[in-house]
Amino acid sequence: MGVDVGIIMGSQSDWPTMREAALILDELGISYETRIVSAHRTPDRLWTYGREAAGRLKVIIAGAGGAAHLPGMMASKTRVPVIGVPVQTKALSGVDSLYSILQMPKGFPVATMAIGSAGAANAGLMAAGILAIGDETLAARLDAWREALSASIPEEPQE
Ligand code: RP5
Repeated sequence: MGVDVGIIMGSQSDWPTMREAALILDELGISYETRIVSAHRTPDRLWTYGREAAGRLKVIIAGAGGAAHLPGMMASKTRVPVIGVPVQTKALSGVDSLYSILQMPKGFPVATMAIGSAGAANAGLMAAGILAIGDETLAARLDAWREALSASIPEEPQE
C-alpha cells in the first residue's frame, strides 16, 4: 500500500532529529516511510528514489547535515514538494546545513525549516498542511492539533 510522505535522511545519525517529523505524522494519522538516502554515499539510491517519487508520494521531508545536498538534489530530481530540514552539526551548529539547503537556484525550490528538532517537527506540520488542502478530515485533525497546542500555553508564567 502506498504512503503519502517520504521521510529521507542522509545518515542514521540524522534519525534522532528526523524522528520528530515522524512523531507529528503519527499524531495526525498520516502515512509515511523512512529511508536513509545520502547524496554523497548513496547517490544511485537518491536518483532512483527521486525518479520514482512522483505518483508514489505527495510530499518528501528531507533532512541532512553539514554539506547538506540531499534536499536540493531531491528537489532537482522530482516535482514532488520537498521540505528540507537542516540537521544540527557539531562543527558549525547547523548553519552549514541551513545554508546548504536554503540557497537553491531559481527553478528548484526547497521549503526550508529551522535547524534541528523544531525544524523537523515543523516539517511534519508543513507536510500535514499541504496534504490537508485536499483532505477535510485531516484538515480538521490539524486544526484540533493547533488548538490543543494553543490551549496548553498558560496565560501567566508559573513558579
Ligand atoms: C550528512 O552528513 C548526514 O546528513 C549527516 O547529517 C552528516 C554526518 O553523517 P554521519 O557521518 O554521522 O553518518 O550526509
